[in-house]
This record gives sequence, C-alpha cells and structure tokens, in this order.
Amino acid sequence: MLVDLDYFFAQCEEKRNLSIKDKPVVVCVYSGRTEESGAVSTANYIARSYGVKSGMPIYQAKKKLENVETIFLPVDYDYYEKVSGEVMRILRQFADLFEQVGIDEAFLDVTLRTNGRFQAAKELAERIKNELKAQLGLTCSIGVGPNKLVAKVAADQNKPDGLTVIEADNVEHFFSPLNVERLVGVGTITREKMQSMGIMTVGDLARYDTQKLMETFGKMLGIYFHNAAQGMDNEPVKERTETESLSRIATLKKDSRDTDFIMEKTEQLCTELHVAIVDQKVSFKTIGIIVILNDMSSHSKSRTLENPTDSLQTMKENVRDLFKQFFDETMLEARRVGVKISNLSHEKESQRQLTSFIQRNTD
Ligand code: TTP
Ligand code: MG
Repeated sequence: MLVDLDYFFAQCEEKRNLSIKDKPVVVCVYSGRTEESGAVSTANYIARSYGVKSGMPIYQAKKKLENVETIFLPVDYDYYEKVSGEVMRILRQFADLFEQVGIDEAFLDVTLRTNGRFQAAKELAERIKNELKAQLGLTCSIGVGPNKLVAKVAADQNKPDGLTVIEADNVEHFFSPLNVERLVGVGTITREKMQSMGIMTVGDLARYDTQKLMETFGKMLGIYFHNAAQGMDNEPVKERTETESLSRIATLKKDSRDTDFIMEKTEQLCTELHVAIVDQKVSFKTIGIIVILNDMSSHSKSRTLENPTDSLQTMKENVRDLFKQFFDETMLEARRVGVKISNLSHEKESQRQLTSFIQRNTD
C-alpha cells in the first residue's frame, strides 16, 4: 500500500493551530525579492476549491482568494520534518517492509501480515488511518494494490481522506479509463506527446504498439510505459536506513575530563540513540565518540565490533572505554560530547519472514 498524507504542509499548520482549519490555508515559499514573490508550496482543500495549486505564483493565489479571509504562511520545513518523523514511526509498525519515499509518503509491503488478502489489507489501511487520526490528528489517503504502481495510482484516486483498494483482477478495469498523466512517470511534456499520438487514457496506452512507443520514447521508457499501462510493476518495497549513521551530541554543564561526569550526560545520548535504533529495527557495528574540547577543536574516535548489535549495554561500555582512551591522549577538557553509531544494518526479521513466506509458497 501507499500512504500519502493529505495537503501535508498545510495540514501540519492546521495541526498546530486548529483555529485556521475552516479557512483557506496557503503555505508559501517566499523568494524574498518582493513581499509577494515566490510560489505556493501547498494549500489546504478549501484553498484548492478556489483553484490554488502547488507551484502557483503567490500573487496568483492571492488573486484567486481576493475577497476571502485566507491564511498565508511561510514554509517551516523543520516542523514538517518533525511531524513526518512521527508519522513514519507509526506507519512503520504496520509494515513487513517499509519504504519512505518523500516527506509525506511511504510504501508498506503488507503481504505477509495479510496473507496476501485484500480484505485484510483494507482493514489494516483503515486501522492506519484511525491511528494517524487518533495519535496525530492527521488524515491521509491510502491506495492498496498488487504492486507499488497500482497502490500509488489508487492512493491518488480519492483525496483527501481516501482509501482505494484495487485487487489484481480489477487493475485493468480501474486503469483503462484514467488519463495517462495519472501514471507515474507521465508529466506534462510526455502527456502532450502522447495526446498528439492519440493516446488519451491509460487504456489507449496499453493498446498502443510497443515498438512505436519504444521509437518515440526510447527503449527503456517505451517498455516501461507499455508495462505500466497494464498495471505491471515488479519493484519491491525496499527497506532502507535513511541514514548511514546516527549520532547525538550535547554540551556538558561544565568543561570536564572526568569520565564518570561525562558518562552521566553520554548515557542519556546512548539511550536516545537506542530508542531510535530499536524503532528503526537496525543494528550497529561501529560505535564512536565525538569530543569538542575547550579549545574548540573537534575529535572523534571509534571502534568496530565483531558482530552487529543493538545492545544499549554494549553501546555504553564501548563509549566509556573510548572516552578513557581519549583522555589518556589529551590534557584538555571536553566542552561538548557525542555518540555516533554507524555501519548500520537492518535486523533480519523481515528477511526471515520473507524467506519463510517464499518457502511456504513454493513448497
Ligand atoms: P504532495 O503529497 O504532492 O502534496 P500534498 O500532501 O500537499 O497534497 P495531497 O493531498 O495532494 O497529497 O506533496 C507533499 C508536500 O510536498 C506538500 O505538502 C508540500 C510539498 N510540495 C511542494 O513544496 N511543492 C510542490 O510542488 C509539491 C507537489 C509538494
Ligand atoms: Mg501528500
């Protein structure tokens, strides 16, 4: 399934200020040249009903909303990132395999936990919607399908607050009347080109001569369009660690080279990191410390373990050792200290489930 948050940046703004919810809300990227220069990042659905869209110049949006009390706000990426983190943390719990694809979108492979049953997937999607609503007060649109492409197109079908389930047998029926630009990878230029070839709908594209598609768009894209138009897609949901490493750093209450005093602060950092890795189901193999000394010079020291682990105890022990070693080599005091883990790997749980699933189904 694909989960896509509705009018995300504007919905985040509504979340922190409920009083704007019943008004048009337009989130803007101000370029700073003049007071009104810049573009619309996104808008809530009330503003959209006046014709406001992502990418539109701000003055144009203002014109469309001329006599309407409208809330214009500047983008606040840090805040949206934070909300996004909370959303993803919830979504991840519902997936066998999880792949975030944008600030407000993620693919969830739920094949194992639903035994491949669409009815169960639909119920799961409803639970996800309820959970996001209850915990964060946010709405999303979900598409469920036999593959990523169909799930994505389905998610776009009923917005906002939609849920669209397309079973394998229904893909052709669902896809063929759609305008071609609904397909992932068909932008304005491609759409115009296709229209000039008489291809208006996905069905038209599905029936179009593959050879000619390849001649017009190149071999790779031609084949892609041909397959995509039939709803065919074999891309797996790819688990990935968003970050190669995770770190936390903090300022000490006073400059120090006392390992016990430093460990008091550092143990907190370890605990924070531990929460993050348990959450993301990752293990680390390399652990390091970061030290900024009172002469403002910055240092790091790390060691690589024999095997990956997610143990908090191991983390703390190694960090303490590293600090001891570090202060053997310097006379200065630390001002800021940090912990960094790298060489991250996903725990094998999803892998194991997948293998047993494949085995079960090929027996
Ligand atoms: P989208 O998911 O494409 O849009 P949306 O969440 O605002 O609306 P929808 O209900 O249709 O899903 O993009 C996610 C965020 O990315 C969006 O809230 C703001 C940002 N964005 C831009 O800044 N510029 C753009 O042109 C687009 C499309 C999105
Ligand atoms: Mg969205």
